[in-house]
Amino acid sequence: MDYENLQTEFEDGILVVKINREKALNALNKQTMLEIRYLFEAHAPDLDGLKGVIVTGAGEKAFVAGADIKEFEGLDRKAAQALAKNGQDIFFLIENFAKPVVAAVNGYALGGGCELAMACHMRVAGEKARFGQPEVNLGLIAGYGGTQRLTQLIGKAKSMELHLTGDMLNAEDAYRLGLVNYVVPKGEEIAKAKEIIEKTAGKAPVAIAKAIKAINAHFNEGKQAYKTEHELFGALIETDDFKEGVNAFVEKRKANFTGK
Ligand code: DAK
Repeated sequence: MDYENLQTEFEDGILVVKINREKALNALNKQTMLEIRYLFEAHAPDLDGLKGVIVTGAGEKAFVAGADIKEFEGLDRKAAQALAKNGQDIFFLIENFAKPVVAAVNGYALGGGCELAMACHMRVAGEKARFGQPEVNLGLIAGYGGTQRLTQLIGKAKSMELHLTGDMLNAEDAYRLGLVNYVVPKGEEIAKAKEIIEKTAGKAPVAIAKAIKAINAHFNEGKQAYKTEHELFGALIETDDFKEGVNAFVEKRKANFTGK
């Protein structure tokens, strides 16, 4: 596949994948999601000598600022549920990938971007990185596993707070809460992620794959909750508040929600 929105570089056994839509702060549109699916399903597993994968964002400002809000309009409940389930499935591919996947979070990781980072096995944050699930600002909830993975990583109280207020966490707070493994100076995210992957590369590959599988198995009971998430997400797509939330974003104004 020729990538439109991903830039890849395979060197010394490490595949670096850059989400490359800088003008939209690397927002995940349909094409980008398709390409991420292909990368984890077909491209990366075929690479000889692969030690691990690093996911990062193009430019100075953002890792990924969410799903592409400008593509949300005109969806009905069924289509939205299907799209959210599709996104969840793509992020399961990352979570269950047999080699270490590390997110190098170089800026905003919001909504779908925070969900992408959380689907990776580990996260390195640049000191300017920001994390959040601001879907409530759009009359939505997270649809790509964020209600589950944020709760798994930082616990129910803080996960509730972030999902209900839409507030962002800075890198230090994300580290303190266990959302990220390391905070590094801006520009050093990829180098640190490479260092982690190199450490794992000296270990037994089958044991690495089984460790990933065993750790993920702990959360399998929660799988039903992912279904709940995409069903609720689909229901919200048909509300007036969702339409108002998206219009307000596009028109760069504050949303006026009515609860309908
Ligand atoms: N989608 C599309 N465009 C985006 C975007 C996004 N998520 N985030 C930013 N952009 C665009 C902006 O519209 C702007 O474009 P132009 O106006 O230049 O054309 C450009 O990127 C630069 O953004 P700003 O001008 O806003 O830059 P600032 O530095 O002022 O602000 C910011 C940076 C990250 C604080 C701000 O851009 C922001 O608040 N962005 C939105 C964050 C957000 O709410 N993310 C989405 C969370 S909701 C779905 C499944 C899942 C989801 C949705 C649907 N389906 C199955 C249908 C998940 C939803 C989410 O991820």
